[in-house]
Amino acid sequence: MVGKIEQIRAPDPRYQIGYGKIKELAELIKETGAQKIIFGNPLRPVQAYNIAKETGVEVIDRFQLILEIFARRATTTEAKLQIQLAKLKYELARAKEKVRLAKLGEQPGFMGLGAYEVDVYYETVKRQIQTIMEKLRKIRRKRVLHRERRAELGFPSISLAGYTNAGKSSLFTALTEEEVPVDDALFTTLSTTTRLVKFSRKKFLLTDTVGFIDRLPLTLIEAFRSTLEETIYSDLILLVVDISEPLATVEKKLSVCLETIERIGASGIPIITALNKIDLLSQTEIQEKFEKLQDKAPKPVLTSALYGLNLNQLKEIIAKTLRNFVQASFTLPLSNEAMSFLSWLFSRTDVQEVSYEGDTVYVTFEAVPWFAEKVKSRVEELGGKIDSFKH
Ligand SMILES: Nc1nc2c(ncn2[C@@H]2O[C@H](COP(=O)(O)OP(=O)(O)OP(=O)(O)O)[C@@H](O)[C@H]2O)c(=O)[nH]1
Ligand SMILES: [Mg+2]
Repeated sequence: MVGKIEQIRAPDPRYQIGYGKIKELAELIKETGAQKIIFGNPLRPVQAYNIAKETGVEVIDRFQLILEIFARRATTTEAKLQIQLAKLKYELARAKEKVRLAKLGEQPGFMGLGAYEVDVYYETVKRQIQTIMEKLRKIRRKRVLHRERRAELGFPSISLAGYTNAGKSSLFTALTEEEVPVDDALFTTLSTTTRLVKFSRKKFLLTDTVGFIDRLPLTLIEAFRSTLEETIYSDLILLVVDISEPLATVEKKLSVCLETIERIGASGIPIITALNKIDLLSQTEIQEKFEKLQDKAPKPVLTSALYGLNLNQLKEIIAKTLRNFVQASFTLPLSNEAMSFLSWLFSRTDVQEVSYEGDTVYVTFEAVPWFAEKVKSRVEELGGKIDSFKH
C-alpha cells in the first residue's frame, strides 16, 4: 500500500466519495505511482467505472480484493470453483445493474456495451453459474460420502482451523510425517486433505482446511460452507495462530477465528491452540505474548511448524484431550466369518494386540466409545466373549 484516503459522508452516487476527494485521489496516484485503488466500501459498477475514468487506474472494492487473495491461494478444484462462483455471482449482480442502466438509456453504450450485448452478457454469466454449481454439487456429494465413510471408522477426527497464512498446511505436513500406512480400502475413504496419523500410541484422522478471514462476505461464507463443515464434524479443533505478528493483530485474528468457529456452529468442540511461528520471535517476545494470550486462546501450545518445535507437547495435549477412548479385549473362536470381522476391525480401529491359541484368537483394541460398542455386539454375535472394556 502506498497511500490511504478516508472520507466520512453519505456515499456519492457517481463516485462513492465526493468529487473533491476524487481529485485528491487522482493527485495521490500521480505522486505515488499507485497501480490500483482498493475501496473499503462496496462499489457499484458505475462508480468503479467513473473512478477509473477519473484516475486512470484499476479500481476494486474489498470484496474483489478478498476474491483475488483467495484465487491466488486456492489449491483444490473445489476451492477454485467456489471462487469462480463467487466471482460470477458478483458479476451477475453488477450485470443486472448494467442491464438496468442500458435499458434506461441513461448510459448508452455503458462500458462499451449496448442493451442487446448486456442482455447476452447477463445470460452468459447465468449459464456459467449453472455449470459451476453442477460441478460443485458433484464434488460436495463426494465430500459428504467421504465424511460419512470416515464417521464409520473408529478413529477420532481432528481438523485444523485458523486464519489464512497461519501455518495450517505446514502443521498438517509436520504432524503427518510419521503417517500411518493405510490399506487401499481405507485410502479411498479419505480425501486428499485427510490423513491417518498416529501419536501418543493413538491413531487419529487429521484434516487440513481453508483459512478464515475477517468479515468474510456473505456470499463467500456460503461458497465455503462445505469446506467449513469439515470443522463442524470433527472431534477436536486444532486452531493455528501466527504469533509472529504484532500482538494486536494476533488478538484480532484469534477472536475472528473463535467467532467463526462459533458462527459455523462448532462451538461445542474442544479447541487446542497452536501459537505458531515462534521461530521468528525472541525468548522474551514469546514469553510476553504467551502471557497475554493464555487466557484468550483455548489450551495454548507454542509451536513452530516450520522447524518442528514443541510438536511432541502438542501431540500429548491432543491425545489427552481426546482420551475418551475405550480399550477392550475379547476372545473369539476362529471361523471364516471371524477372520473377515478381524480384517474389518484392523482397518477401522487401533488393534494393539493379537494372539492365536489353538482355534481361538485374543485381541486388544482401542476405539471411540460408540464404535467399541459396535465391536462388542459383533463379537458376541460371533460367539466370542468380551474380556475387558475400559474407558
Ligand atoms: N517462520 C515460520 N514460517 C511458517 C511456520 N509455519 C508456516 N510458515 C510459513 O507461513 C506461510 C503460510 O503457511 P501455510 O501452512 O501455507 O498456511 P495456511 O494456514 O495453510 O494458509 P491457508 O491455507 O492459505 O489458509 C508459508 O510460507 C509457511 O512456510 C513457522 O512455524 N515458522
Ligand atoms: Mg493451507
